Amino acid sequence: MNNPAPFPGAPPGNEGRQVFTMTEISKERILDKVNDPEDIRKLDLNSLTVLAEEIREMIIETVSRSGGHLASSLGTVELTLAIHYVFDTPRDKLIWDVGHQAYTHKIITGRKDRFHTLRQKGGLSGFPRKEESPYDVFNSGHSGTSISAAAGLAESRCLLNENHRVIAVIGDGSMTAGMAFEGLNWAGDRKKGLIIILNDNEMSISANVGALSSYLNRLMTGQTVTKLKAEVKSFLKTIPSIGEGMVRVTRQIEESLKSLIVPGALFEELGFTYVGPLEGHRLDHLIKTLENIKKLQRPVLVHIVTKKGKGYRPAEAEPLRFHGVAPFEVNTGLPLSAGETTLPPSYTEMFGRTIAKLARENSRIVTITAAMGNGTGLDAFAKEFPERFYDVGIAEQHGVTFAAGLATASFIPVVAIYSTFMQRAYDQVIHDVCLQNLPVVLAMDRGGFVGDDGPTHHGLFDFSYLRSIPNLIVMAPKDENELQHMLKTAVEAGRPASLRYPRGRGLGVPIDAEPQRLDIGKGEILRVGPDLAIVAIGSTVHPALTAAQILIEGGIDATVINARFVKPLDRPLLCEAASRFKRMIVVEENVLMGGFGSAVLELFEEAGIADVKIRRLGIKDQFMEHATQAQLRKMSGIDSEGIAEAARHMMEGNAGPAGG
Ligand SMILES: Cc1ncc(C[n+]2csc(CCOP(=O)(O)OP(=O)(O)O)c2C)c(N)n1
Repeated sequence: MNNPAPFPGAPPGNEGRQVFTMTEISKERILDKVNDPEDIRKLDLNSLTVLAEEIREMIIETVSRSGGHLASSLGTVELTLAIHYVFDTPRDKLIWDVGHQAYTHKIITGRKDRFHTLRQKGGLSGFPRKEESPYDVFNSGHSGTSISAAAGLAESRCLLNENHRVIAVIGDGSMTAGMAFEGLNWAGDRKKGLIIILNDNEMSISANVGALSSYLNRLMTGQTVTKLKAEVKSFLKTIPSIGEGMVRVTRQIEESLKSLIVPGALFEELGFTYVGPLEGHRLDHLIKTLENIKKLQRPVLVHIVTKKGKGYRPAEAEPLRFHGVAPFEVNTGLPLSAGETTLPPSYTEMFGRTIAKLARENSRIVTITAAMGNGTGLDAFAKEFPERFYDVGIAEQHGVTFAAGLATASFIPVVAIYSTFMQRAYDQVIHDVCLQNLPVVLAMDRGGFVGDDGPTHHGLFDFSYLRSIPNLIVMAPKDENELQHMLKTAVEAGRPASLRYPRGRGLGVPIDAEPQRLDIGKGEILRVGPDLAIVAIGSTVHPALTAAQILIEGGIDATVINARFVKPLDRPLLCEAASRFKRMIVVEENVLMGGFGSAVLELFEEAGIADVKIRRLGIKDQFMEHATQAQLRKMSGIDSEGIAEAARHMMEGNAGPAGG
């Protein structure tokens, strides 16, 4: 059969594909016929356009039930179709930066039927996962990794004498990450064939910030300038005798102002061929351009312009809320949980409220976020104190050292970064903050399990990676009221201090009118019982108290201690508890290795306390998948039932191994 061209002006390379037309497939959804990219490559432009809308519907409907990264994924529907249409995936390697925009990719790479399980226990991950599909080439979740990973694949292709293509898709927000610049700097110089698609929607989670963002913006508006220039040139040429001379002069000026006039000069200077900016929702433009650049054997940067939330009015209107959205009602876009005004404040809200309160009394307090003003609860602070609030972009390393700089000049910077993203700034915390003993506060939201975002986002390592650093105070509040006291303690400590608190709502405890300074290194006894001591910290304190209630029914009467500080530990309290009860359970929502329980063991070793039976509860040496926070805590044995179970075992004389 002689296949017709898929659509007028179809890109070359389409010959020999079987083509379905709209009439052949009008009786059912096109999406029903699409299982993998091979099916996409058989479609004509009209069908692809219809498919894009069907995919949008599926994404909106699914995310309205599961929650997830809606706005970003709606913005990349056409781009994803075009990439899989043009490139020979999975032979050609496609890497998604962050990976939160890859829902279309999941749907058309064999996972359509499981898409309804998105972000649920045992279901599809919200991010690319090699374990899930051969089309997912590189796992992601944190920003800025795609260019380096793609550069690695491009090098490997040369070493192995292979000839596939490598494509990285990165957003303009993620392009502000230091790692992205490091990758560009390297890949441009290596001159290996590599395609970077810069998906520019002018948004990070909030509006994008920084000089690069302004530059990209100028590139977009620069299109008009280029057009204008062309018009002026042809007008000058029409003037006899002086016309040609003027054009020459214009050309000279152009040369000297190259960086202003050549679109994408920044990327060109870094060794990339710049293409764009392109309208990122025009399938015909995208396909044609990708077909053209696919032949190039050098680094290319394709700049496309998309709209976050494209095709769903509420998300287009509120891209920030729909970046990572909880379940909502499709018709209105309103949250399903709306109206429940009696819920306790989230830890994030409590942090935001308290830091604003403290800042009213202390003008030296400044706050810093790495593109997470909303997520960290600093939005209200930013409104009230715009000149004391800094969004540094997705630049955690810069954010921490920037804070250290401010702290050397007598400011008290409060750096609000999620636990998982603080991992990026580890050296900066050691080298720039703690080594100089500077009064920087690290406020780490999302400590512990985050739930449905999964292993790239769980904040399970911070106790371990922070407690080994000299000079640093490491604490975690048991509830939202204690959070405000810890924040005041940190701000007034006069040295580096960190506090980590969980994702989600507080416990609904009474809130003291004013934050109070705590004694640094002092825990508290919450309950006294003669049989054993349960020492908990942060989010595990409340479950430990509930466990004690459960145990009472079985005749076991436990003491419960809220340690408050991982560092400095309350040495007298813990040593006294060990000597008195001889049985101790230490529980934390952190990896066991090097965590709070390890700190307690080290303390007893140092203090020469050997006659105490200890069981540590926490996260074993493995990455934890996505599920709800409650499911994950249960699976790890750190919920109230798990703690009670461990206590029963201990009382029966069987302490068991560390872990849940
Ligand atoms: C290192 C790191 N810091 C912060 C985040 C949180 N985060 C997730 S997506 C995002 C914005 C990304 O913006 P962009 O790359 O432009 O993608 P868009 O959502 O606009 O499509 C941020 C800040 C992250 N994933 N990784």
